[in-house]
Amino acid sequence: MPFEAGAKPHQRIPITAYVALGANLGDAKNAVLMAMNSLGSLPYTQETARSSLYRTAPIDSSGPEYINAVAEISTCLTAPDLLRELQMLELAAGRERPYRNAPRTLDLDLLVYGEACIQSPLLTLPHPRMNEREFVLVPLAEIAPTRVGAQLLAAVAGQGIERID
Ligand code: PH2
Ligand code: MG
Ligand code: MG
Repeated sequence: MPFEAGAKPHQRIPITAYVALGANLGDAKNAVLMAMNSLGSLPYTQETARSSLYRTAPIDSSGPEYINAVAEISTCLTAPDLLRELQMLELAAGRERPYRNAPRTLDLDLLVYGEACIQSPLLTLPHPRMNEREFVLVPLAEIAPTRVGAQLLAAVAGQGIERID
């Protein structure tokens, strides 16, 4: 019974979700690559696509340039459980939150979880600022071109992004 509220993870239908990865402290490239590998090792989860890595200018944020990427996963975790797993990966990478948009060793943002539209104190889906950010839309367009129209891309062009592999 896949839609039963109390269904266990292996009884649910897998959901396609997109996760934005970013880092601009320490070995940012390594942190993003390791995190991509970790996503595929989460319980009841497979990594199904990963974008190239991108070097990007900080937006509304201080510190060095960022490394950004986007991964596509297929998961039987619920959105809140997936969010908790992402936060644990951030903590394991030494993430601290001294102030909003502070430089960080690893940031994992849940962009899209299937068709879910959620507005709760814990989680807003789709991610409320994803369409304002070239560092999200360009890597997302690379792995899911039908999800990112030319108009969306044009609206964020010029924020500063360079593919690095
Ligand atoms: N993340 C932010 C704020 N600004 N800028 C870039 N280039 N990349 C990011 O990942 C990023 C940012 C908040 O999470
Ligand atoms: Mg973020
Ligand atoms: Mg975040």
